[in-house]
Amino acid sequence: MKKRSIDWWRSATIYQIYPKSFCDSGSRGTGDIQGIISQLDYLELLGVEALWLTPVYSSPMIDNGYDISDYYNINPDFGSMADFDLLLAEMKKRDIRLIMDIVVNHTSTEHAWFQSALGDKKSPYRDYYIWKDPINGQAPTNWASKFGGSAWQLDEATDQYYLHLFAKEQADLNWENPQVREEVKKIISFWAEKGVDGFRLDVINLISKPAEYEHDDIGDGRRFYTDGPNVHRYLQEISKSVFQKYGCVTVGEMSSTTLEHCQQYSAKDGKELSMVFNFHHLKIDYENGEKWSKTAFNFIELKSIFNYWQQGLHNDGWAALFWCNHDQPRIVSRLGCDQHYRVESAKMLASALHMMQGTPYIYQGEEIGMTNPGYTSIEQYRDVESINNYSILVNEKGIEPALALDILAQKSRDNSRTPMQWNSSKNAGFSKVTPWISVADNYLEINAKQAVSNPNSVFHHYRKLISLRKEIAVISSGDFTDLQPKHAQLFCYQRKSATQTLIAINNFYSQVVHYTLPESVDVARGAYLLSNYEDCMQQLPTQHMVLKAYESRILLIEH
Ligand code: TEU
Repeated sequence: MKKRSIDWWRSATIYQIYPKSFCDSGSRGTGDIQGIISQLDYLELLGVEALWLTPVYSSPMIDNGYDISDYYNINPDFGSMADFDLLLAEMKKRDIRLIMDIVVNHTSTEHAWFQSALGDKKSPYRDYYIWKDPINGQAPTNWASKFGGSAWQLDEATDQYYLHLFAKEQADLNWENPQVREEVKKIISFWAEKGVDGFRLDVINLISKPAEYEHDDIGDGRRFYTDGPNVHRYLQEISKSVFQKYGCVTVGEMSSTTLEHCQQYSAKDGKELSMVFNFHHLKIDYENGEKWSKTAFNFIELKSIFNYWQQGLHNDGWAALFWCNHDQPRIVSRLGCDQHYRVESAKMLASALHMMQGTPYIYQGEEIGMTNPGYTSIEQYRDVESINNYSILVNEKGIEPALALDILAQKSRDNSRTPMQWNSSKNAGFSKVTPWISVADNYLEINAKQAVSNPNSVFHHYRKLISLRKEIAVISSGDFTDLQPKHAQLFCYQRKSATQTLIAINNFYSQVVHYTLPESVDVARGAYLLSNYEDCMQQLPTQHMVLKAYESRILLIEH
């Protein structure tokens, strides 16, 4: 294997796999580890340096593996530990790193710790979780679960409530208990010892709960436990004893966080994490902050969020860049045009993201421009959050079922969980049998086999972006300036270092737009690196340009 620098991830691109929907090597209708192994050549061709695998540990799968019942074993639905070891070995052969998902804000209620704690105040594991007495016969606070309803569930045998910020089958761990922290170190060390290269830490900024549990008069309780009082101390502790010891790359998933906290989580001194995911740029289509609404996205807001985070983390932290993951609708359906300009808009969105500073993540299927499936019936949905919220919309808010389904079709996490579209054979080549969740109808046209064989596909555009990041230093090092923050159609930004200037010009809409670059940009010395329209690449760059529907141009100027 090639020797890599300690911060290899600063010029790398990482690929996210949601194993349940990636590739079924058997006949179960759900993806598995052998399925992933069978597609490693495809991922090597794409050129990604690392894979992030969402949880494959033992789990009752209420939340598709984010409810872990045993951190030291593989869920038999995905395969065995021997399959896992083989995956790691096959990845090493191809020089691809492995990042495991670690979910330690909560465990499954089927975990042995919780099973011992439930109904028994004297259990040695009782204090691994968070228990509170009822207040006036009610839950101790009004905090809401992120999946709808209360964040508290009553344990009738002991007449105490336990906290669950997610599903009631996901009980929050009590990080104030040093034994819990020791367990976490043990778990992560176990996987690091196996040769895993890094970790993605699920909702890691929610681990530190406040000393007092207060009623929230103005919100759902998140302000009390988000980026909580001891979170940096706990991360430093884990980092020192595990991440730094093993030289792991780490990415923290930060829910409703702030820039100031993220600067500290991902500071260059490496005392906490390598980089951070935040979600502010994906709330631009939430009406007044409400996810379960149907509304157009706010483009000016999107640019201002990117600008704020790009400038705020430059020199002072490191961003994980992403449009898609297993919790988000498909970006080409969300911000692009999946009907008339699917290929053009998927490429433009990719360029707009990948030319920023940070480490880009590609979510399975994004690289071939997969779309939302357009489900029309509640029976097609599988996700606990979608099913809960459908019921809240219809039964509690009195919204017409047709509108509720429309909202789900735009917002559901299942939009990204449809089976990976490998080829035009039955079930999109994902499985020999009917998959656990329906394949999108468009797989005959949109699939990996077709994309690999067509040099103009979205896939080859992503390949190019991945290789540009490795070759052109300013992409990972340069500063960031939005050249047109108020422009209603263009996201046009500059990245600058001592030796290079890179300009990314992206038309986010189908209308043609005329644009003149600022005088300060020395176009005569520049060359186009990439576009999603071929004729652009045959031209010499000029100050004035006419951009077609969803056109994107990347221009490099050597000083
Ligand atoms: O997600 C955390 C999280 O809060 C969201 O991304 C959430 O799914 C979204 O805001 C709902 O609108 C992580 C995992 O990525 C997700 O799949 C898990 O369900 C969740 O944690 C609980 O472990």
